[in-house]
Amino acid sequence: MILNFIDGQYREGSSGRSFDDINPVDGSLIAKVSEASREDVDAAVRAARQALSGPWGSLKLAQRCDLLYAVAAEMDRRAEDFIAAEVADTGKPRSLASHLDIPRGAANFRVFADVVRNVPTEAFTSHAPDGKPALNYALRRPKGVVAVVCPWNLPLLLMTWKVGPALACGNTVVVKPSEETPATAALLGEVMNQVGVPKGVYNVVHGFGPSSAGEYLTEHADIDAITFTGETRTGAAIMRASAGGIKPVSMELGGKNPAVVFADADLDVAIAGLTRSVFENTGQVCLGTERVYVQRPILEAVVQRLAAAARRLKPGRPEDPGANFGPLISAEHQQKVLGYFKLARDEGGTAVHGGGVPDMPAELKGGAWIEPTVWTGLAHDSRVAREEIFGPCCAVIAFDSEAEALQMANDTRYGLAASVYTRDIDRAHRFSSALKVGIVWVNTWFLRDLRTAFGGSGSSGIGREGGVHSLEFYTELSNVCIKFSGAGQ
Ligand code: NAD
Ligand code: 6OD
Repeated sequence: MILNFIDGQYREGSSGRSFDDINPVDGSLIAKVSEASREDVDAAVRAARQALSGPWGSLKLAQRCDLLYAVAAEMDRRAEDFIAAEVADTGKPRSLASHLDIPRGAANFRVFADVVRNVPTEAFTSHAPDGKPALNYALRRPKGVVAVVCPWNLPLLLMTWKVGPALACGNTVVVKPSEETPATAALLGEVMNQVGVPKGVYNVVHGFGPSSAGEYLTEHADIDAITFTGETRTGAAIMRASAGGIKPVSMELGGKNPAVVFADADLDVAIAGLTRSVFENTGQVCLGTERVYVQRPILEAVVQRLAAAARRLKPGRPEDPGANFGPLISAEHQQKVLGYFKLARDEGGTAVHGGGVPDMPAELKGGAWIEPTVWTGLAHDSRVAREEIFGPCCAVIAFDSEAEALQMANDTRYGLAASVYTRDIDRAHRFSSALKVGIVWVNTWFLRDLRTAFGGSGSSGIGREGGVHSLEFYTELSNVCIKFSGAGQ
């Protein structure tokens, strides 16, 4: 049984209810998960509140940072446990979990410990009307108890992306991991206890969204801030729930991200980037590409090479060395993606590769498998080219001029990420600065420096996290103005 982690202890939910944690590779049961009741969420928030005024609250900044480094070191030491848990929950290739998800989990603690150690606050000197000097300086205080609500696609990476900076800033957290992927959040509790993070600082409550732990947590009167990653519709529901209490929210939401490939691009670089951005993690990355705009002279070459890359992806078990492509997260998500595959046919699209479910061996037939899919023939304004699918698929669409490419790339309610492939440095700058997105990658994709701003505009989110931007969200700034009685600068 995967348990809630409240006040430093693993606890069964008070209602006694549980739900299934399913392995998407074959549909088998991994474990039962204990569902948190409203009383359990209350207990987690209470523990987090008490921890703020306990030993955690009295740690010096340097001691807190040392503790977060210890968390990261213990995560590294237990990397195999985290990889096994993440791989079982998501079905993603072991190689992906061990290169991306798990090391980033540890990095999220180290980097934000460094950020809080090194980023100064502002200071100004001025003079009062009587000519005496005054010093204004800013102090950062933790916001308090932060609710962290997470999705299933990069579970540990995205959860620690919030918990790392929240704890570095001195807050305490109550985490609600996705019901699809509860394991690594629960495991992190062991790490917290092992290295001596005081009880109540890190809490985990399991359950669903509406009428369950997600809603109980985000509606809770005694939380101070909510940081959320997930679907745009869910973000809207959480904002409504939090409005009464005027809680600050950070929202990292959906996307329908474009890639734009100009005729002057290095095609090897472009195909390598697109192969990752369309298919990595079985297309379940919020930053992934689902619209590929290609300048007409190279359209056919890009279509054929991308389809060839899709053909080389081999579905199979995470630990199978011959496999490099996992399933979708669940049968329910598979049905959603297959619905878009049908819609693509209805909207006049042609699947140059894919478009269905791969033929898997008998023991994997219960898994949520899907074919990596490349479409041509879809109009830019088709639903398939406008709505977030969150699967390993893309519509390839031709353009002639830079202006046309820009118009199509920006023609969306979302504004999360874009990638641009060109060897023309002037164009790279000009085009990037005109894209209405939070993150532009040029000749690469998902290359992260955690000190940079991360987030989306439009329906892709509110706010930025990363580096100093995370400090803006996870702390309250107070200005102190001291007037001196003597003369001076
Ligand atoms: P989701 O919105 O369905 O669920 C996310 C979390 O919210 C889960 O823990 C869920 O239980 C909880 N939840 C659902 N309804 C709730 C409610 N009413 N109140 C409180 N909590 C609630 O998202 P998902 O399906 O887990 O993840 C996929 C989505 O996340 C995609 O849209 C993807 O683009 C987005 N995403 C965005 C980013 C980003 O950085 N912008 C990163 C990863 C994923
Ligand atoms: O790299 C990150 O910090 C981040 N938040 C990635 C989001 C990926 C979305 O699926």
